[in-house]
Amino acid sequence: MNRVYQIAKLLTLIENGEEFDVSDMLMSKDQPFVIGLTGAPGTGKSTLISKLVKQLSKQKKKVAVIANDPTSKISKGSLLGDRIRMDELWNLDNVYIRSVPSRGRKGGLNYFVVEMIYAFHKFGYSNIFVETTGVGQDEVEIADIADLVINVSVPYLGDEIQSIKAGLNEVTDIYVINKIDLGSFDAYAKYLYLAVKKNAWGWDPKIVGVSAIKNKNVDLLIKTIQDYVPVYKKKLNQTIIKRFRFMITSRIEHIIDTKVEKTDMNELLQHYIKSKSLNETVKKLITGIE
Ligand SMILES: Nc1nc2c(ncn2[C@@H]2O[C@H](COP(=O)(O)OP(=O)(O)OP(=O)(O)O)[C@@H](O)[C@H]2O)c(=O)[nH]1
Ligand SMILES: [Mg+2]
Repeated sequence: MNRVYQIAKLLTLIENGEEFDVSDMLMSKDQPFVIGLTGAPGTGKSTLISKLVKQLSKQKKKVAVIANDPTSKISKGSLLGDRIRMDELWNLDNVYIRSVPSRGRKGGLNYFVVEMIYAFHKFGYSNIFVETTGVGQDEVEIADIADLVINVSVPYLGDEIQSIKAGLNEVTDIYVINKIDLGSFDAYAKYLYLAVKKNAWGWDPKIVGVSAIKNKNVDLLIKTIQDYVPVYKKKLNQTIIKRFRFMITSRIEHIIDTKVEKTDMNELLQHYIKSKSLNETVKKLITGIE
């Protein structure tokens, strides 16, 4: 079986909730470098990833992309969008792109994204981009699994506030202002600059203006990402704990969500009416015990 087929199969098993043992990799000094991209829908995350990956693959690096697709109605078109935006990557043999459903999970990430990251790492793809669905306000979760968080926004599209709200600025390492081909971004950069929070690891978050579509300043962004490498190495222990916590909590969520999906709610309601206790009802749901 060739390796591309093997990894595809492994990712499918993981996506279906099968166990994939990452314990050895989690404890190893050799860790994947995970770059998380978040930002409102349409800011150009996929287009930007495509340009970054193209450049990195020229340096003979094996690069993977995990694009989390929303299942929400708001941005239904994303699955196709992500694929089209990254179409120039499909024929590069050191690049692997995988779209995974986020199933409406709060943080816009699939339950098993950490296991997927390590699956890629196992196959030698150690630079991994994770694109979140870019909806909702819980995108800070990306910081629990990524070594580096890139927050992509566009001036004058009304998402300026989004890029600095909901604690996202607490976890952003690089602010990318995209679509600078559409006009000046100076005023917006100044505005962002005021919002930037100093990082506890001796890194001041950077602001980089780019035009993904015109490939402008993409190399500057790559240089900024590379400057960040010593910083992420300092906090590896903490990152591993965070990834472990993500695996645990999202597996619990998966178990509960699956139970809820399979439960006859009318029957459960009758149980609640009888027991008059939500705690008891939840216990019944989880254990099946009356
Ligand atoms: N003018 C201009 N348009 C861009 C640029 N980058 C992306 N776009 C366009 O913006 C639109 C959205 O780009 P995507 O890359 O799909 O954005 P996204 O953030 O991945 O969107 P979602 O996955 O839906 O959240 C597309 O029409 C792109 O062609 C840019 O630098 N300049
Ligand atoms: Mg996208």
